[in-house]
Amino acid sequence: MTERFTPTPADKFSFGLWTVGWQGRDPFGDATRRALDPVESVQRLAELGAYGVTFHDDDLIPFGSSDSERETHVKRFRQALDSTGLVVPMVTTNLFTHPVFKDGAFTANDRDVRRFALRKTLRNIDLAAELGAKTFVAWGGREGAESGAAKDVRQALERMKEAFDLFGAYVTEQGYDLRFAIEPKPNEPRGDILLPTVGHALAFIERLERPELYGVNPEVGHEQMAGLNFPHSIAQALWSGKLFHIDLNGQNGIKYDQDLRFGAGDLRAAFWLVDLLESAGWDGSRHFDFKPPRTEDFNGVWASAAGCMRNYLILKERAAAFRADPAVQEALRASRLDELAQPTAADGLAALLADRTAYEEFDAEAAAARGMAFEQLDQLAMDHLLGVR
Ligand SMILES: [Mn+2]
Repeated sequence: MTERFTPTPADKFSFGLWTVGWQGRDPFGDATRRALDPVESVQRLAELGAYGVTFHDDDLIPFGSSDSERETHVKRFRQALDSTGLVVPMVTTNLFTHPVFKDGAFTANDRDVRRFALRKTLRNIDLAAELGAKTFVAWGGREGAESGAAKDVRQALERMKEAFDLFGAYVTEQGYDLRFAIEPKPNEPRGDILLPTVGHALAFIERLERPELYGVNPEVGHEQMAGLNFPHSIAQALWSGKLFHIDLNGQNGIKYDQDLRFGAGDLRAAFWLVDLLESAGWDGSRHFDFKPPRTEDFNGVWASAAGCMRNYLILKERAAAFRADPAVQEALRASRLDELAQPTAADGLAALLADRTAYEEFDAEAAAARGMAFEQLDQLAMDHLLGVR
């Protein structure tokens, strides 16, 4: 429609091969679309204005392929990248589809399954480095349990740490410029999954041998499935210097993982997310991890992919207009955001203790009576989001 919402590679939009390539298989129904050739996906995404493409090893090289088949798949893919200019900013490993991973991968009770998972991942780390990826995402979708005694969670976390420490040692030894991004999710496909939220993952990372190599890859829907405020989770990840990657999509509240296109679902959360990423000057890829609904044919698939980028750009424009509006700046002052940015006790502990106005003479009743003016501020945001200001 309007030129200004047409994406270009400078916008750094990227898509997983598994997103547009999702065939619509769900727990209750078979595939509604044919398999997409990764080469076709690369070409179509480039035409739509994307900058990058990401994949699980098995999206590109079917599980069980021989070495020569593997080489052929990688070669065709590389040629598609070279001819379109698309880059591979991130690679991830499929440790959940094959039945061997039914009890998990790095935390499977079976030791031989864990060793297989480590080897599958190490091999894929080599491919990630070969293709120039800088981020390696690890989503432990099957690292969990449905019943209490089935998983000793403290031991499982030890095994998880063991796996990540090995990968950190490996990339260090190999001299790869590759960092890991742990992707939290509270449930689905397991009844309960380990490292269920951004907060859990951030705490886990600090127990690792080389914490600087690990960050998080939060997904909009995953955090919302836990009832959490996604922009708040992202703000904490940014504050911690740990936002290594992000999965953008849409979700309507606490239910199954909907993976709607970005902007569908909780639109207000999407607005505040874009406002946050853009205000923070975050320079990572805007990566979409969504599933075009199984009602759609391929026209619908590409419309859905285009919609993700278009919605991001619209929200980016709306957020910028919000921040630039003098009425908003005045409302922010009325809500005393400038005061929040001031240290509370930079004068030191002794000065605080000596300050009678801070306690003895503090008028709590008068302070309690002050309005915060948040409603006026939020309505201005609403007006900008709805495009009426
Ligand atoms: Mn999801």
